[in-house]
Amino acid sequence: MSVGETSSGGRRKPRIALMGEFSAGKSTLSNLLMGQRPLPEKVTATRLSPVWISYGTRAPYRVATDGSKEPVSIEDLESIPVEETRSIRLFLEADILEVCDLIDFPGISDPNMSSSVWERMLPEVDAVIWCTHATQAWRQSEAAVWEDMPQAVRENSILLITRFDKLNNEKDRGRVIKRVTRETQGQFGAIFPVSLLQAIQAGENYDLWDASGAGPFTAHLIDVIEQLTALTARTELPLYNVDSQTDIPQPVATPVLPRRVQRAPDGGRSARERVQSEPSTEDTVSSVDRILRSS
Ligand SMILES: Nc1nc2c(ncn2[C@@H]2O[C@H](COP(=O)(O)OP(=O)(O)OP(=O)(O)O)[C@@H](O)[C@H]2O)c(=O)[nH]1
Ligand SMILES: [Mg+2]
Repeated sequence: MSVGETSSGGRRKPRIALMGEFSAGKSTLSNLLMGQRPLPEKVTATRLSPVWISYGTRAPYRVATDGSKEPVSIEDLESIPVEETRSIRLFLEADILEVCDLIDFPGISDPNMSSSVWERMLPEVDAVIWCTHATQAWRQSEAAVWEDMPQAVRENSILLITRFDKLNNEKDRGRVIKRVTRETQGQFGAIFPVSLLQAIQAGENYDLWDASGAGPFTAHLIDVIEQLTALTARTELPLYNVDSQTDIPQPVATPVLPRRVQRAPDGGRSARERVQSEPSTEDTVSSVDRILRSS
């Protein structure tokens, strides 16, 4: 594995795939989470292989289906042969990428692209943020793909009902949430309605940010990343390849400490508590939180 694919400690970061139907908002979501737009505007209308985005400053490259790597130009992504490209690797210094990798998938039922273009990337992922259009939420095609997803991925995944601003009355909004919740029962860790458009327009206005649905969603996402970080620290295998979380080795037991160091005399945190809480996830949370607030 190359340096760019691992975190600074050599451990890989959780990989979160952004999946869903054509135009559901996957790329808009990745821009929102990163607080920047890495690809030129015109590219968003172009069919691309999965775009795997990691923290760093390395130059972009493509990984071909035979595993070979080749530099690519951001300005000329359209020229990349989709069927022969396993992934496009991009590196950016966005705060969220300090704690996870994002993989922006193409739409799942594009008639002009074979599904193998994205299916072959699935074994690399730990979790998914699935974007479903509010106006045609949770189609049969989406349910069919999700049915084959391993449970370990599903339980760490989030279903986003995107373009929620397109539903213009309370009754419709309630109805969609209710139906989607019923039809996906037990298949996602959480479901959130969101208007990515309103989230982007919210800027620094926290009330608008919360009202767009992005507030509650991103607060939950921070928890998910934290949980994934703990899981992926214990297995090199992406969660797609494990049958369930119970197959992942348990955390290494904290050595039994002599009784005298277990409780600090001043009633503060004991040595044992400190040991158990390491490595600290506080930095992780604050850095994601910062970007999410400044998005
Ligand atoms: N009104 C509204 N428009 C949105 C929302 N989210 C995304 N869009 C718009 O929908 C269009 C498609 O969004 P993308 O983010 O490119 O969708 P995608 O899922 O990446 O699409 P493909 O990669 O082509 O499958 C863009 O014009 C977005 O601005 C939303 O919540 N509300
Ligand atoms: Mg896209």
